[in-house]
Amino acid sequence: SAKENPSSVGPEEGTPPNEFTKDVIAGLTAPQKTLPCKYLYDEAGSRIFEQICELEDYYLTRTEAEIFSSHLPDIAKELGTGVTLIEPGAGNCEKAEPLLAIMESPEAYIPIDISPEILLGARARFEASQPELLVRPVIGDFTQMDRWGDEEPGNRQVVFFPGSTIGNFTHQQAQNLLQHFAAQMAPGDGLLLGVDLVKDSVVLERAYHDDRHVTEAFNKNLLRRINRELGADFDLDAFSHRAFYHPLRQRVEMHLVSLKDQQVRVADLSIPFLEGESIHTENSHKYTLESLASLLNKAGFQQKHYWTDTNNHYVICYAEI
Ligand code: AVJ
Repeated sequence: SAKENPSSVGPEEGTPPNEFTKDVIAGLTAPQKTLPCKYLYDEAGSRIFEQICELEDYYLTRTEAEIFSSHLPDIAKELGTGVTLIEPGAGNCEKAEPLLAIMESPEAYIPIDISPEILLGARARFEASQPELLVRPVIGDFTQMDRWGDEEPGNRQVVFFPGSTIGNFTHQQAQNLLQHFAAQMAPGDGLLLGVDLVKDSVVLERAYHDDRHVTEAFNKNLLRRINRELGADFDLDAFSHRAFYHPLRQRVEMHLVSLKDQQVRVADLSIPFLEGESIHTENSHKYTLESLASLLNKAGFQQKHYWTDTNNHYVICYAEI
C-alpha cells in the first residue's frame, strides 16, 4: 500500500470523504448546479473512461497515440538527454512508457496520481520493461502539490501532461496550473502537452455523445457514486446525458438534465430540480494553435515545437520556460 512505500509523499488516500460531501453540496445548491469533474473517476468511472478511449467516436486517444507513434524519435530528441520526466495525473502511465524507452538516458520518471494502486502497478511494470530506469511514484492531487520530489538540482525536468487533461480547466485555471508547474521548474525545463483542437462541432459532439452510450454511463456514474458514498437517492432514469459544443467558450460541456420536477435527497438536504434543469458535470476546452501559444506564453512558457495529425484534430506541443 501507499503507507508502506517510503518513496511516496503526499496524502495516503485520495480526497477525504468530507471534501467530497462539501463539494457535492456546494455544487448542487448553486444557481447553476454543478459537480467537479474530478469525481467522475472513481473505480467504476475510471473503467468506463478506458472504454471511452477505445470508442470510434472518441477520436482523442487514438489521434494522440497516432501523433506519438509517428513522431516519437523526434519528440524524444526535443526533450533532450538526462531528463527527469514528471507526469501529473499519470494514471496507468501507459503513454510515458514508450516515450521513456526511446528517450536518451532519462534520469528518472515521477508519475503523480491520487490512486496508489494504479501507480504501484505501473511501477512494477516498469521494473520488468525498463529495469535501469528510476521510477518514483508520488501519491497525491497534483493541483494541490507544492513539490513533487527531491530530485537532484541540475537535472533537467520535463513535465508530461498528455490526454488533453488541460481541457478540463478554464483558460484562467489552465494558466494558473501551468504557472504552478513553472514555479517548480528551472529555466530550460520543458513541458510536453497533449491538447485537443477546435474542429467541426459535429465531430466534437459525437465524441461526447457516442452512439454506444458509454459517455452517458460515464456521466451518470457520478450520480451512482453520490448515491453510494453519500447515501443519496438519485433516480438515474430521471436524468439524461447532454453534451454540446459551445463555440464562444470553445468547449464541450457535459450536463445531466432532470427529466421532471423532482426532489433528491443528498446527505441531509432535499435538492429541488425543475424539469429541464441541469447539473453541469464537465468542461472540455478545445484550443486553436493560436490560443494554445497564447496560454503557454501567459504562463511563462515558449513553444519550441508542435506535432499534429493530418486532420489537425489534435496537437502535441513542447515548450520550455
Ligand atoms: C480526460 C478530460 C481529456 O475531456 O475528453 C471524455 C474526459 N469526458 N469523455 C475529455 C471525458 C467525457 C476527457 N479528458
